[in-house]
Amino acid sequence: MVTLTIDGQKVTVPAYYTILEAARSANIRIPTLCFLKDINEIGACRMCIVEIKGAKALQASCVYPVADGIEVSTNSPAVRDARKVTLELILSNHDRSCLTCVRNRNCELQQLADELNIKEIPFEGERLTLPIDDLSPAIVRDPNKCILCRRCISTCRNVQEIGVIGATERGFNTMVEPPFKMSINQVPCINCGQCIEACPVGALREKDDTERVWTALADPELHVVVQTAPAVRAALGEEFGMPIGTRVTGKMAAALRRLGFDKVFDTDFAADLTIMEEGTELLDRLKNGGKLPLITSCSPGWVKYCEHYYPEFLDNLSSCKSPHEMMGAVLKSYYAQKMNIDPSKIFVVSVMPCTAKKFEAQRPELAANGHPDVDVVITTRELARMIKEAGINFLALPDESFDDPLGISTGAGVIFGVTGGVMEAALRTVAEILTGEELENIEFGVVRGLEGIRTASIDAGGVTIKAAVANGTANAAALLDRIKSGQEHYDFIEIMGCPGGCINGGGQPILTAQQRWDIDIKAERAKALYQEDRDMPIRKSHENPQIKAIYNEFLGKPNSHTAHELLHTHYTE
Ligand code: HC1
Ligand code: SF4
Repeated sequence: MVTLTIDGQKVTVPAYYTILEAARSANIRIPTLCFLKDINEIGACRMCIVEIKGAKALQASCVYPVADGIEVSTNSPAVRDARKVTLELILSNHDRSCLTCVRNRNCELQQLADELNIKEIPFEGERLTLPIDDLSPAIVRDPNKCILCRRCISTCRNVQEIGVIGATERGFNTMVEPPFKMSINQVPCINCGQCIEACPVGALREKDDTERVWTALADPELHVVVQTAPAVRAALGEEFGMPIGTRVTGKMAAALRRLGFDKVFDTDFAADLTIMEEGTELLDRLKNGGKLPLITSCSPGWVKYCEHYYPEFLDNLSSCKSPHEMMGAVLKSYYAQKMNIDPSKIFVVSVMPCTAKKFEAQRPELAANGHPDVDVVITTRELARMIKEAGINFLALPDESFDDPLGISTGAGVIFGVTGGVMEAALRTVAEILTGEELENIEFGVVRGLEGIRTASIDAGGVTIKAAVANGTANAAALLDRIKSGQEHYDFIEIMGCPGGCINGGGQPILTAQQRWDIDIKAERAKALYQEDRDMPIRKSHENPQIKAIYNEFLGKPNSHTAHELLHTHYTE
């Protein structure tokens, strides 16, 4: 431990701390901009400078190590002046159209300008008007708003270990972009949106599809239905000021009804359906010597990653479509028949915590009978925007439930939204099928948690299932490399493209660097889903009465011919 003085206060901290960490431990706030804890600690923007007694220059506190006896001032006139000039320079060539920016009132640059009391910008910055890259179905990049903090670069390269964006050119011409001036749509980006979550300003954002939804809602010819992913309910409330991890399932259903959707469904129902199909596929591959490990395919970021970076594992992917795609296919077939509605008049909107789902929905292989399974995907953030635009007082809404005939889901379905959840949901069903007995304890603690890779052996009915769970593509790569080298063998693997799973997807509410440092966001949102699971009357997919009904009335049995036609697909390089 070392003891230093910060703003006249003695602070004792571990010797490996930076001054920024030491100040935080003493509740002294130093402003930051490029800093993202454990991801981007590069001292580039110089907003976090401090004065160290005896040092020649001001130092960036996010990279400067503590030392015994040093005296630090975080708020001297020299520090305040230097910070202001730095911020004024950044602002001078920033596109300052705050009022119409998607990040208005959720922008770290705007917040800093307010905190540092910037009232005018004395510099005539040379502002360029650069083209916006909006070719991707999921990610929009606006270089005019980029402040070169490199938080996106570090996230893509170090967290996801993908690295399709970097700094190009030098000096005033520096840009953050894919190589060779390519669009983000032309490089092997997996559309995970983790770079959007990292961006402090509006330089990276999702492709906004809300207008397409408004247009459909206004069309009297269309029967417009909506479904919500498991993880949306654990985060939507944050957009309305609720604490991180507040569950808003009932308010969300109520808000969707007030927006004018004809029916409000839950993707959790289709998650249950996925378990029936994928569980059967696993049992079949185990029994009949099929390709193992079976790897889940519900995360479209992961699927695209597999196609680009590990194509040798494509045959290992489950042939199941992801739950919201299954839901779309069921809505345009079973539901259409049952309700006597022309499938071409059914418009399916998916509300997802994920930007990659926008890409997934337009894949040609994800269609049945000539209709795309899902017509539009909007993110949690876009739904919040629509609710605000409609003037709905979200906080005052009553709790409402989902619509029938697909309105019942189980606790197994809801935990899909957190890493390990698909595995646990599958094990609840597969173990009961193998043993022919009811499980005493349905909570598989061994596959829970936020570590990058978790492994377990589960014995059921004389069969041992070797299971592994990986979240985030860097961990997926590490696990797949171990399998490739012959070091390890598994029967069943769950992979989610985003760290933590869908709860931390690239379409979820964007939190500041400070919030990300202060709160374990993934853990809080995960708790919400595990609590929802515990509160559900039915917690195993195969016990869902509406799942039983759809097999009785329409699909026959899991992996039947009809099920294959509607609910399964195949991915290629
Ligand atoms: Fe997910 Fe899934 S869990 S992929 O993470 O399998 O997006 O929440 O909807 O489809 O059910 C996302 C979440 C989601 C699908 C399900
Ligand atoms: Fe990288 Fe994901 Fe952003 Fe694409 S969406 S640039 S893969 S972080």
